[in-house]
Amino acid sequence: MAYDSENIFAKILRGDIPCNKFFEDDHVLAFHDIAPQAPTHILVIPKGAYTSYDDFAMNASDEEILAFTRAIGKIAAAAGVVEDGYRLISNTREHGRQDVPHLHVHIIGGKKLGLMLP
Ligand code: IU
Repeated sequence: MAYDSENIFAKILRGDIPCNKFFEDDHVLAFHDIAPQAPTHILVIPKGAYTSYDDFAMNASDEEILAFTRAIGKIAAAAGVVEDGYRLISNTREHGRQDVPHLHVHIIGGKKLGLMLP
């Protein structure tokens, strides 16, 4: 799938539209989901133009992958969900019901979540 540079997260990364930022470094941006599904609902995105985790894993540099992977754990800790637990989700393409075609990992927690069934 070709990357669509007009997707909403690309616009957030360019600063064309605002977000409620939680964390940012050279490789990663994290912000609160606009429609939170739980008390904590943060989206973590790489700054590079990757549509999905498979795209990222195959095409990103080791530095980007390390930074993104580390950031997810650090952000979960900073959000205060580590002790009680949380869920990481990355919906991917049509069957995974991905709405925004820029890789994002949802960090969801702050309450006991429902069972996740297909
Ligand atoms: P999905 O996994 O692609 O379905 O997740 C997209 C998420 O992006 C979803 O939870 C939306 O609420 C969220 N979102 C957002 O935080 N800000 C926006 O401007 C838009 C969507 I559009």
